[in-house]
Amino acid sequence: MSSAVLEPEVDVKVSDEERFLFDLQGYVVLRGVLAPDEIARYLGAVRRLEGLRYDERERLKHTLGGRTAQPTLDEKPGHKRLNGLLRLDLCFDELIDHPVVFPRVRAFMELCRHSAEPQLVNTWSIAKAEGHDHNGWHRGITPDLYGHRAGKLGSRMLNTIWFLTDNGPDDGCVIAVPGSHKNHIDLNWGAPEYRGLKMPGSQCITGRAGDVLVFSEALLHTGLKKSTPGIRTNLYYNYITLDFAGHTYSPEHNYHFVMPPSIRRRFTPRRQAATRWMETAVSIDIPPFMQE
Ligand SMILES: O=C(O)CCC(=O)C(=O)O
Repeated sequence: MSSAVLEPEVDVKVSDEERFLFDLQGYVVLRGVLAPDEIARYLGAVRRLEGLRYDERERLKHTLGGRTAQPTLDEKPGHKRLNGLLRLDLCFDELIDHPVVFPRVRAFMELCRHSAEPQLVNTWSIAKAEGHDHNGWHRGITPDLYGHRAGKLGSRMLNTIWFLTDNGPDDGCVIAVPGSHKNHIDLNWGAPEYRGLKMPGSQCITGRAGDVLVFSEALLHTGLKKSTPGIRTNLYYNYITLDFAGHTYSPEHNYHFVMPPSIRRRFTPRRQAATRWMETAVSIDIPPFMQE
């Protein structure tokens, strides 16, 4: 990592109301974070990348720890997911430490060790078409990895979802069980009687293009069926605390999690700091289609 002094950050105060809501619900929605020209730029990049063909036969042959690697473009009927956005287009770099969102990520990890340095783990997009059905309920960490003490909040893993199109209730929006980041009684989430909004306590988390959902990965969540025309498209930037990074074992995702020095070299000092954990992980170099 560069030893350059980090440029000063805009002094963003996260209000007590916002921290109260985050602790109560496990999430907040930040309204109007992206301007229309930014939304158009990211959407354009996602559509372009979804239209490419990725020759990954060699990489995908390998299984790691018994798990098969994830493709860059994961296509299913009505559903496209791009993995590892930072390998794919430079425009995605600027969301790593966005001046509105990054201070919230830090504030919602404040109780954890190394909270001043949230670490970006994974980046992806999801585009859903009409008819695409529910995903399964899930969470990225268990509720014992969420805590609060003396007014400080601590979620060891957080996700940020950037709405590039409207996420209305019928657009296949994210649904969650508010408060479940502190819940210790499990239901059989996969059971048909809990599908979608049949899960007790579940609610739609809606917003307009340009809004950003920030949530603790201890929150029980999933995506709802899309029943409107058009494509719902979101970006996902997932963060963990620096000390937690070493404990992540997810070999099927590593290629998309770990950005090699050839990519991190172009980052600003703050973005390098927010990906510092990658220096300790095995990384694979830049793919041929990104090389000059
Ligand atoms: O956006 C969606 O449809 C669901 C996303 C989700 O649950 C996830 O990425 O973990």
